[in-house]
Amino acid sequence: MPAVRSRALAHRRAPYAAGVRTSPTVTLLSGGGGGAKLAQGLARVVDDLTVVVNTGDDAVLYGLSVSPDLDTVMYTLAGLVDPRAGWGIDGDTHATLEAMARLGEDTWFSLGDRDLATHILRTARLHAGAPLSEVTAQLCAALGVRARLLPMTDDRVATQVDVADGRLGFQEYFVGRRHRDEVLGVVLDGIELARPAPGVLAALTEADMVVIGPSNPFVSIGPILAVPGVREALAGTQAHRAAVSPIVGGQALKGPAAAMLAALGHEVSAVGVARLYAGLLDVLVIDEQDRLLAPAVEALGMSVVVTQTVLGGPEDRERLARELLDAAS
Ligand code: FO1
Repeated sequence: MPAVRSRALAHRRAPYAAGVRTSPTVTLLSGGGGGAKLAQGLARVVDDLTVVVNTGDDAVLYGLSVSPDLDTVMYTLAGLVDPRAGWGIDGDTHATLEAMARLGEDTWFSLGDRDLATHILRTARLHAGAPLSEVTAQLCAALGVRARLLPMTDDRVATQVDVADGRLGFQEYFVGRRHRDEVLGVVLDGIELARPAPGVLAALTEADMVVIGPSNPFVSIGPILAVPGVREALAGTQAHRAAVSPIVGGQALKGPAAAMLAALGHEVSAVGVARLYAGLLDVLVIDEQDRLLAPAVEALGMSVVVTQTVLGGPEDRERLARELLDAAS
């Protein structure tokens, strides 16, 4: 077990260390996918969990506001997510989408019937003037999610991707074109004017531990860190800060993270990920397959925990969550 720097929980959080509280206060930064799985693991071992979620890949379809990463984390924590796809609701039907196709509409973005209820309610509440953070809290309460889910911002931020034939909206790139295009650049439209959603900065500065999930550093974590004030809050927090590398053995477990690292001129490895997060981390968790990279990561000023990061079911997610907490104490 590597030595941890002054942000170790035992140093900072006497009440937790002395056993006054039963578990630390943890904030996870997450996209969908791997971040949602880790959120489930953390929710099983931590009483006070906040998940700050990327909203840069939110989209409007048929006039409905869809927040894929928020919903993926929410459905995962509610035990509703489709385990094969990793998004959407398990066992959902698609009668509405089929009817849309009959009406001549494009149906490239697969919205299930039950999932649509979430988007209809969200859209109605947003149109009535409620901020996304409030709507998210309402949805989570209704679905029995105990963790606090916060959108990174209540303001509109749209992740766009520059490819050879122009600029694409994120979902057009990711789902519509199956992230086949080489990414020449990532644009976060609206980011300069975005403000962190209520509670986001406090969740970073007041937590015992902040974890960056194994999500895409450019299009999942990047937008969260780019919301004005968030990167600074993470750089300055006394919380113990850890990330789980989304790159294992030179590959992304899912999605275009590896291809993006390469296309944007970064090393496609846990070391490349560590460089992106340098100055923001006390610990990087890397996979056993990448054990030999540990010295190069440590040279960037962070400790390394080597473990199995390819997550299976809920028990496996819980195991990684416990290892993260152990690393901090
Ligand atoms: N991902 C897909 O690959 N294809 C889809 O048709 C799709 C639909 C979809 C509907 C609702 C939702 O919440 C998520 C959905 N996703 C789909 C996942 C999502 O678009 C991406 O995984 C994330 O945006 C990337 O984090």
